[in-house]
Amino acid sequence: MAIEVRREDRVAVLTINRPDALNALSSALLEELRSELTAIAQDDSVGCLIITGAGEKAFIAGADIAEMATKTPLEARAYAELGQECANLLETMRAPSIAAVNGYALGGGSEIALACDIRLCSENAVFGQPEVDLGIMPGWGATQRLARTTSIGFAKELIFTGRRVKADEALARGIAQHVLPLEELMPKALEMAHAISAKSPVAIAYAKEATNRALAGDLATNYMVEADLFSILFSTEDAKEGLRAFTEKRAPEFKGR
Ligand code: DAK
Repeated sequence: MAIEVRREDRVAVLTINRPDALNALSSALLEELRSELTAIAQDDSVGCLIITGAGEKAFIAGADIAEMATKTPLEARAYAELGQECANLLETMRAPSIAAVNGYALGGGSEIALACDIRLCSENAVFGQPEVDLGIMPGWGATQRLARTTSIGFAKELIFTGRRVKADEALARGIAQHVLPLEELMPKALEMAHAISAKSPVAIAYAKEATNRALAGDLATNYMVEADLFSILFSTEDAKEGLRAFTEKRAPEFKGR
């Protein structure tokens, strides 16, 4: 198996394990990723997911270039859909996802990181969309997610030039939320993931659903959805428990219902 999933209480840590090819995503690897993400999305005991790459050099160096070179247009379409499905699963699953970007996040690797809710990166991280250097274009969502995460002009610059961006610039542009020395990356990701997992999963899921709308749809509808989700939370035991625990000056015990 080229993908490893381990659990630490309510945190799942998924590692892309193909370091010899800098964790480049072959079709077989992507299919495995889709199946693991589907299982995680259906598992209510997962409160937060961390995705990272094996080794100290790469998160994911992109789609597998050697394999892509052999694809017919129909196979390329299926490959694009598979990658998009993985990205959509990350974006829509109830549990938040954190990309722990431990090196190169190029092409499809950058796109998988962008589909995660939060990106932490190591000082040696490099982001970029170098597809145009190969005569192709991004196919797993960067044309939308990079523009929405940064700005449309910056996204076009990276997509049109293939320029690679180091950790500090990624931080300044809002691609990464924190930059850390490599050895501190996973401890920080785990600390954040455990903190998120300790909250009410219903509140987190609804907060994610509402926040995902921030860059899509119209503002009036999005405020209405926010109000609806907010009010639905008042039917949960977790909201009653959280509000009561505050007034009773004790830590809440959330049950996910
Ligand atoms: N695919 C396959 N193998 C890769 C790879 C990749 N993306 N990246 C690296 N490798 C392999 C190298 O071939 C090498 O293998 P061996 O020669 O040892 O067998 C090994 O990993 C180590 O790489 P290097 O020797 O090159 O290591 P360096 O430190 O010198 O350089 C690098 C690291 C990351 C700068 C360099 O490897 C590099 O530039 N890699 C390519 C990065 C890249 O261009 N990534 C974007 C790929 S395009 C779509 C679907 C998907 C996509 C687009 C459209 N549709 C169907 C519409 C997505 C596209 C992409 O992701």
